[in-house]
Amino acid sequence: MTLRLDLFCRVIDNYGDIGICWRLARQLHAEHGIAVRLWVDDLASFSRLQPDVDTGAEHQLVQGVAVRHWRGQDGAFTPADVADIVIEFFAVDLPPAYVAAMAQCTPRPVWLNFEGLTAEEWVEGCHRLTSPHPQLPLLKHFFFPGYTDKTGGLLREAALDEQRRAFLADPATADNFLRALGATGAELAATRVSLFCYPFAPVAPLFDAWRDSDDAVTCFVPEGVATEAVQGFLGGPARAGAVATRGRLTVRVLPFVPQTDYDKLLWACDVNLVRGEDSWVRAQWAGKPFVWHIYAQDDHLHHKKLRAFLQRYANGLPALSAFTLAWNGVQQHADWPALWHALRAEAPQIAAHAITWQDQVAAHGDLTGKLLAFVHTLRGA
Ligand code: TRH
Repeated sequence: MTLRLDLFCRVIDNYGDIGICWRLARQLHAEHGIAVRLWVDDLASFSRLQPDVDTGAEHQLVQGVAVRHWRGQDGAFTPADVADIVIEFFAVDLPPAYVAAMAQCTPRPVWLNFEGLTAEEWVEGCHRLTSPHPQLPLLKHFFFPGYTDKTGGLLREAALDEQRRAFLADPATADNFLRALGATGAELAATRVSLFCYPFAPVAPLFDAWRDSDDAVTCFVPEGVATEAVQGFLGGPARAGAVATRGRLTVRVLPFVPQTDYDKLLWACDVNLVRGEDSWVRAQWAGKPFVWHIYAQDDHLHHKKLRAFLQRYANGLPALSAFTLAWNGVQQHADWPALWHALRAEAPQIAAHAITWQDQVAAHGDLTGKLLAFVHTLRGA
């Protein structure tokens, strides 16, 4: 019997969280044959990652996933509408009528709250914990992605490593990919950096350091990212195709690429500046040196999360730690030329570590496999 799964996603801050939800939905369908219905409130943001999404459609099928425009909390639902597995992403509130219909189902659906990724140790104690509904006979379980056996692991498609190896087997493939996005021969010959960060990243001083550095740097920045600093550097609008060179730095604005091409961008660059969750995980699978810009939370909660990750990932890589802390504003008054110089000098160790890390994390299993194993336990299968 084909299992049905409803995944509810609310988009935050432009396209936050749809990146992870879309990847999860696609993989559950493509690799496990689950009938996935993805409820998403912001189709315009979704279409940036997946350009064939029709932003005006209430219902549509995208790569085998049924996509529903989630317009609000007022829908009417019966038990027949409820899937076998219900996932709320990041504790979003489900429509009340949907929850009421869940309580009338026999058997009840498996209900999961899919949480954000963190390297902190406490997640091991919270992964798979239950949370009973205050009024209805329903039980929700927490599902935490993570870096250890006692967590839900990381999303990773079965063919990803093979695709990456094939892409990197011939350097011309990466060059052609970047050329198709407008890059010139001189830009390709420099150190290639991809830039994806939140608006509070100190991009302008880093540009200054690259401009004045000994070695040439090409920074590829998708449209809509770090717009203010990019415009400042270009001296004009940061539109796709815009490019300028000052000193040793060239900044080229790329179109915002589809999600599947974003992996290729990471593979084609020497250093990747990534952010949030999905691009951060993809950078780990890319096996290239990367610097993470974390999503800011109240009371500097994100600083704790950042340090927890660096503790796991960058122990023994002092230049990477220092650069990352400064990039996230944990350390003020950064000396960017010195930080960049040290990061470049540490690059061979970082690159070697990136490969060991991949193997280590992959050994804990892929998230979708772990999620479905947990679902089967709960269903008593
Ligand atoms: O969208 P994000 O900022 O996501 C974040 C995190 O999930 C964070 O924890 C959170 O709560 C916040 O949202 C609100 O960054 P993330 O997770 O890296 O997702 C971005 C997606 O965009 C990712 O799937 C890669 C994709 N992408 C493209 O497809 N093309 C591009 O050109 C670029 C730059 C990104």
